[in-house]
Amino acid sequence: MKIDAIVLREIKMPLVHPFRTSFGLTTDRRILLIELQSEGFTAWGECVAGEHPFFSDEMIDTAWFITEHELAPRLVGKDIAAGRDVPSLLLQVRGHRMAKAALENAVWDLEAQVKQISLAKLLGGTREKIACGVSIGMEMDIPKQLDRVAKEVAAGYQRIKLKCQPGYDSEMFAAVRERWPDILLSCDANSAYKLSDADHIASWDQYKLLMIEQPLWYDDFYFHAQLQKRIHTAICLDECIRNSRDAQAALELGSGRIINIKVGRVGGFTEAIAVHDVAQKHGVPVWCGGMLESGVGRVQNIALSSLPNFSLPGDVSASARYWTEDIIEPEVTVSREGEIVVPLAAGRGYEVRRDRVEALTVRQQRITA
Ligand code: OSB
Ligand code: MG
Repeated sequence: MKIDAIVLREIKMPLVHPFRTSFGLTTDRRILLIELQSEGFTAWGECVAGEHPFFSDEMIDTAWFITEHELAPRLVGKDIAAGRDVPSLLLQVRGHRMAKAALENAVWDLEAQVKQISLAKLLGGTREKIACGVSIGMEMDIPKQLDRVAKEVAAGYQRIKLKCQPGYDSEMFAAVRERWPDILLSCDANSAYKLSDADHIASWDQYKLLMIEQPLWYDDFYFHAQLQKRIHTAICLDECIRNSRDAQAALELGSGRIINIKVGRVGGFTEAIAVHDVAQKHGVPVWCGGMLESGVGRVQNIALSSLPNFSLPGDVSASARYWTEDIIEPEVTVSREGEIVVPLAAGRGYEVRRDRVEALTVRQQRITA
């Protein structure tokens, strides 16, 4: 698979509903898309870096810079046999995992097309359908929050995740739990608490949460292990898991009992599969996280979620929850049972709408050998 050209594109897409987390509010996404051109095939990748370096130290502009000047030049003109071969080509560059993932995942998309198998099968997927949950931003108002939850429960989603932060937590959890005593419920603090909040966090055991996602520092697993000893509810790790060694260290330390895998956060499908495998070896379930992706990243998350140890509902949900009109055809839809069907067709199983991508593009750069 000779890489003839790599096209970087920034698209701007307004969210249907603003999304508030403990690190900030997102109303418009700026998304870096990667288009690979190879011997008549076109493959796609999405960089999940945000508009600001708040979730992680990457952001769209650093990802664009590093892709243009360091990463893409290491791939263009090369003959690459498989997606799995990409990490070693990019190894000299440290960090920048979201930028690397967008390129590597585009090569996997290409490989699936060339080999005429589904991306899910190529990754080692075994599931025909994936279980879907939703992540709901903070409304900073309990009646409004309950309305948002009601809508998603009615749509059939199998798990509701509530974003929280100090001052917007217990009272909100209590209100949701009182109205829905039996739903699968979790929360995500995006690192908003400290170990000195351990007693407060332990008091959430009464809300019977499936998990508490990344309560402490984004780069920590030592203090998460201290916290996990003091609470009954499982801690789920997100931000701090950068690779499969982190997953092993965290699980051996007891920093959590569940892992959220985001393919961008760990640097691409190869490492995401390695994290999946480490967790499986430790008897720890994983689920697929989301980063408010456009259709390109979303369909790649669906393929990844078909691996066997993705045994909890993920944050991969319908296109219409994010966009008035997505950039893929068909859009991602979720059944009344809260499931997405994993496509069986060769390649990614969804078309990328070039008309839509072009209409949303605000800058573009083509890199050739
Ligand atoms: O921590 O999981 C997170 C979105 C942006 C950054 C971080 C996170 C999230 C989400 C949204 O929770 C998941 C989604 O619906 O894509
Ligand atoms: Mg999270």
